[in-house]
Amino acid sequence: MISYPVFLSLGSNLGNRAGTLRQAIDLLAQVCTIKNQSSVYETAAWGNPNQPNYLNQVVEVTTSQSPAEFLQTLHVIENQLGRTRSGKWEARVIDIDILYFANQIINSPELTVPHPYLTERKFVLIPLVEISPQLRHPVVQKKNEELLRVCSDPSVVKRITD
Ligand code: PH2
Ligand code: MG
Ligand code: MG
Repeated sequence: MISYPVFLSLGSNLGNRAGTLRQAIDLLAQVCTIKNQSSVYETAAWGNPNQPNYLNQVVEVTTSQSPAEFLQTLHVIENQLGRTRSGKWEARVIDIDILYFANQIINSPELTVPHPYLTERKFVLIPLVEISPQLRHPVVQKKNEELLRVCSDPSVVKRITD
């Protein structure tokens, strides 16, 4: 069976943030193969400053599911961890976003890959560069490390674990 490398961004800014990230990775390990994980970083909420700080992490997995199936799998895990959906960019116990799905470019109503804000967010690029500096963005055609170098996001992204 073909398995695809997938990079995920995990974020939590409600409840036991570090515990929730660990639980998310445990649940992911039951449905796909964990290849690598970045350190955990603490970051101010991007795009909506009146929110608690996030813990963010990037995880590389492989899956043999299709992108649409895998997105459903991620939603099941988010729900298992108590995610409720109220509005865009509201505080949340867990958010699991697909950053890259192999080198695929997907623009469906449910899913945009690569993640549309990846290049604008240091809370994504810093952990992503930690584990995959050389991977090339299939649309922008720059390596992750180059994306980080040219990113103008002024956010402070503080590493809190190794
Ligand atoms: N996620 C968002 C909006 N803003 N800010 C930080 N620091 N980390 C996030 O994961 C995050 C955010 C929407 O998904
Ligand atoms: Mg998100
Ligand atoms: Mg999401």
